[in-house]
Amino acid sequence: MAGFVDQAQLHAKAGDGGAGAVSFRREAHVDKGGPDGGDGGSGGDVILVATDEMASLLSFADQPFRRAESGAHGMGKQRHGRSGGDLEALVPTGTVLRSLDGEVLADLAEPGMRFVAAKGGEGGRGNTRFLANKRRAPSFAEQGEPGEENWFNLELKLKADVALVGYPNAGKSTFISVISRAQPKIADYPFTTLKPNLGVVRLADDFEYVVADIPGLIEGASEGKGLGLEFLRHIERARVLVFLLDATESQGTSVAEQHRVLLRELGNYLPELLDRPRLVVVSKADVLDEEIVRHGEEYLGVAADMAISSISSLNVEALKRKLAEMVSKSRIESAGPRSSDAIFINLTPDGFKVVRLGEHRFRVLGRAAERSVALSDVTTADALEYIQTRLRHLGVDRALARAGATDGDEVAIGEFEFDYTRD
Ligand SMILES: Nc1nc2c(ncn2[C@@H]2O[C@H](COP(=O)(O)OP(=O)(O)OP(=O)(O)O)[C@@H](O)[C@H]2O)c(=O)[nH]1
Ligand SMILES: [Mg+2]
Repeated sequence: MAGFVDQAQLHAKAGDGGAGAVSFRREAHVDKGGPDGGDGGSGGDVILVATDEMASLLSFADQPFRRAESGAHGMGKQRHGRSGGDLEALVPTGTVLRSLDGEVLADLAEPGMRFVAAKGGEGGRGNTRFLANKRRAPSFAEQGEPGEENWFNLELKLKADVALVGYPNAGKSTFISVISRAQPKIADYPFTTLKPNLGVVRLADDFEYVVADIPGLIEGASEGKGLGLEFLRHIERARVLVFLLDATESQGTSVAEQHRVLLRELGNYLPELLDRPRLVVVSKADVLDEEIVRHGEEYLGVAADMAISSISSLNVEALKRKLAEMVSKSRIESAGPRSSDAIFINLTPDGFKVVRLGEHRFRVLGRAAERSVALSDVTTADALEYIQTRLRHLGVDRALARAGATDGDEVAIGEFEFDYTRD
């Protein structure tokens, strides 16, 4: 149903990588053995997965935060830290993800589609990995990389799973107001509802479906009478139709006649609508004698599936569950092949860039450069030598020179600071 859009925000925080360990072998007859610090485990990703079980973004409006587990730290004796588990966050099929600037990052159009919303940090390498000919007893290990953290705007075009069809004043808006958070106008006169209202129904097991409350339908609607054809179009895309028949016969039309007219008008408009899964429900059953409710067909002349009252709550829960069953069945039947295409968008590009903060102050930003200085101990001579070699290798020195750095300028990378000197 065009025009109904659900919006929410998501904050995805991936797990941090565990730190690598600094440790040395202990052996009975060796003074100080070689390094044996294990690596930290990597942090888990936050992955969005599209599913047909959800129909709205309500769960994100309630709680926008989704976080994955961090990796454990490495330990001595070459023991690596355990990796943090990924978090799969379910979103309804059709969810579009945008950055806060409005750029489209992913369109999860098919069930099963996945999007990595925040990538887990890598675990730090233990000191074992820094063993080199010149460096027999590495005094440092890498720290874990922080997990990515991103805000997104989520957007979903709502599609009605269930359409409530009935005479004016039959209690359609009242029913949607008791099963969802929708708060349509309710009044004791016909044509109170002029445009369809949508409500999201959520069951205890998190199953969701969308119900549309359609303006009242009268005899001749398929030829344009009453509010006419316009809203009949909204019924076309619903999976399940509910006929709500007014037990008070407030428009002077008997329950049986309401039923006949609804069938006729839908059939005239689009014959396929009569093959759509349909439930016939008598509404306002609180005004009826219990006998009539129990043996409805005899008295009302209609083979109704159920009698409900939005006022006394009679059978409201039962109808809610019955509709969930019908919607679920229809979704399964119409489901296409499941897609598991992962869309990867690298939100934190590798490499680095140099930013000038003042006349003699620079900052180097970027994953690779920040990784090279994130060590457990940056004060020892072998750690400093390692950092220098890495930065030269990445081209950070050259980039600083190009940016105009001169001897003695302050340079910061992550939490590491040093004075620039041209070799
Ligand atoms: N006794 C009783 N009255 C009800 C019940 N449900 C709705 N009503 C009343 O019926 C009248 C019409 O209700 P609405 O929900 O506005 O009906 P509607 O089908 O949306 O009507 P339109 O939008 O005009 O097509 C209101 O006065 C409601 O209070 C019910 O279960 N029992
Ligand atoms: Mg209404």
